Amino acid sequence: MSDWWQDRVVYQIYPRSFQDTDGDGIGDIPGIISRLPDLKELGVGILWLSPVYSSPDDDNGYDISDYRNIQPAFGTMADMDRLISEAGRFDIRIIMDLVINHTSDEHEWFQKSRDPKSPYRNYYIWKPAENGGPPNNWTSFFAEKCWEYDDRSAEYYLHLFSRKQPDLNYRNPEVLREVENIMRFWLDKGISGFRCDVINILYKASLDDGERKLILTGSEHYISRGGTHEILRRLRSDVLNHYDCFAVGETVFVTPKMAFDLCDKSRSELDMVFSFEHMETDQYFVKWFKHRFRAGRFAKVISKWQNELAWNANYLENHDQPRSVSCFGNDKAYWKESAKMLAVYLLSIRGTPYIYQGQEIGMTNFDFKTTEEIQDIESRNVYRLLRRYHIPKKICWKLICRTSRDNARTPMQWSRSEHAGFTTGTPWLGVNHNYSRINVEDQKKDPSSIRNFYRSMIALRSQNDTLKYGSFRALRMTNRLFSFEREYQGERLTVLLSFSPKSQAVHGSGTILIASSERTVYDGILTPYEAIILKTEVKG
Ligand code: TEU
Repeated sequence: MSDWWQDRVVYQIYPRSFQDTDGDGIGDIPGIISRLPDLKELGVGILWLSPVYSSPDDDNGYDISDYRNIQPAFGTMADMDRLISEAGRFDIRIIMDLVINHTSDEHEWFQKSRDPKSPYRNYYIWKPAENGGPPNNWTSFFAEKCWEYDDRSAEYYLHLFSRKQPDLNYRNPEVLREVENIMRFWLDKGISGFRCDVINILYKASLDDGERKLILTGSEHYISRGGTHEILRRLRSDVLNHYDCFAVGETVFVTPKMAFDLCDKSRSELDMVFSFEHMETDQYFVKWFKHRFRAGRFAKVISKWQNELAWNANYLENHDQPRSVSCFGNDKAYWKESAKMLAVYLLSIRGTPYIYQGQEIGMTNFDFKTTEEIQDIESRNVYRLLRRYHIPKKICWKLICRTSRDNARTPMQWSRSEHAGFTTGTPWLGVNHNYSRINVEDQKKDPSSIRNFYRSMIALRSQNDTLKYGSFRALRMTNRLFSFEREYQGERLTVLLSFSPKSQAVHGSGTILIASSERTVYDGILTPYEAIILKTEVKG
C-alpha cells in the first residue's frame, strides 16, 4: 500500500520568479493560479511553494516576519485561499515551505526578545560576550560570522544564516508550541504538508567552541542531534499525524544513517529528506570550487542512497542549486538530449521526484555580466569574502557565476515575448537571454521538446508500478554510463543513461518502454546522452 505522496510528482515553485500579473516585476500568487492549467497538463500532482509569508526579503522570504500573513508583493491571504481551492479543483495538492530554524529579525517575537526582561527573550539564543567578543568560534552558512551584537540587549544573538535570520531556541517549549500552532493554521487551510527548511539543525546541543573547520565551524554541536529528533517526533505526534499530509525535510550534511534516523517509518519523524551528497559530486570541499562532473561518482552516490533508504526525495534542481543541464548534462552541443536523459534519470529511480520550475524546459545557468546583477545574499557574501582574501576579481566572478543560487532564480521563461512573458514590468532579476530559444510556449507546440518529454515520463511513471515501487539494483556506474534495474511483480525495467557525448555499445535486452531519442528498437548502441528504458518479464 503506497502513500499518495509516493505516487505523485512534486513541482517546486519559487514564487518570486514564476509569473507576475501586476507588473511589479515580482511573481505573485494570482500568477501561480493562472498557470495551474499548464501545471496540470504537465502532469504534476503536488506544488511546493517556496515561502510566500511576510518577509523583509533579506533572504528572499526565508526570513519570515509573520507566518500567518502573505508578503504583499505576492498578493493577499484571499489569493492564497483561492490558490489552495483552485489547485484542489485540478487535483493538485500544495505543500508550504516551513522555515522554523530561524525567523526574520523583524518578527515581533525577536523585537520583543531584545528586552532582556521580556517573556520572549528565550525564544532566541542570546549570550553575553566572551573575552569581549562573540560567545564562540562558530561560522555561518553564509560565509560571515554567526553572532550579532545587539546594543539594546548588550548581548549577542545566534544566526546560522544572515544576521537578519536569528535562530530560534528550541530548548524553550514555548517555541515548539508556537511552531505547532503555525503548522495547524496552514494545515487547517487545506494544504497537504511541508517542505521543512534546514530541519535537522533545530536543536543546538551545546554552544561550546567547535572544532575549527573550513566550512561551518561548530556544526558538530547542531547537525542531527538528539534534541532535534525529539522535536520532530513531537511535531509528528502533536500535528502531522492528525492531517492527511506529509513532511519532507531539507537536511544539510546528512549521511544515509542520519537520514534513516530522520525519515524511516519506524522513527515517526519525517516522511522523506533531501540529501545533498549527489549534488556535491562536481565540487571539491565546498560548492564554490567545482571540478569536472564525473557521472561515475554521481551514480555511485545515487546507488548508495537508493540502497540505504527505503524511500528517497529525488531532485536535481531547486532554488539553491545551479541548473542541472548545465551541471550534469551538456547545455551546449547536447542541450536537448542531455536534459531529456536527466528527465529519465529523475523519474525512473525509486522515490518521489521533485522538479524545479524551468527544469522541465531545460533552463540553463544564467549569463551574468556584472556583479551588480547578482541578488543572492549568499553569493554576495562569498564574493566579498573571496575578495577579502585578494582572490583576483576574474576568478571570483567565475566561481560565483557557476554556483550562485541566482542561476535557479531567473524568471520562468514562458514565451518569446518581452521578459519571456514573466512580467510586463522590470523583472526583479535578469531574464536569461536564451528565452527566445527556451520557453514553455514554443515547447508546448514541439512534439520532440524537453517539456513534452517530461510530460511523457511523468505520465509513464504514474502508470507504471515498477517505476514507482520497484526494487533498485545498479548495473554500470562509469563516467559514460549509469544503468540500473527496477523490478516489481514480474516486470524488470533496465534503465540505460548515457552521460557521454559519444555513441557507445551497451548490452541490453527487452522491448523499449521509452527512449529519449523516440526510437522504438534497441540495437545495442546508445547515442550521445541518450536514455532508454527496456522492459522484460521475469519468471516467478
Ligand atoms: O538552505 C539551507 C542551505 O544549506 C543552503 O542555503 C545551502 O547552504 C546552499 O545554499 C545550497 O548548497 C535553506 C533554503 O533552501 C535556502 O534558500 C535558505 O537561504 C536557507 O535554508 C536559510 O533559510
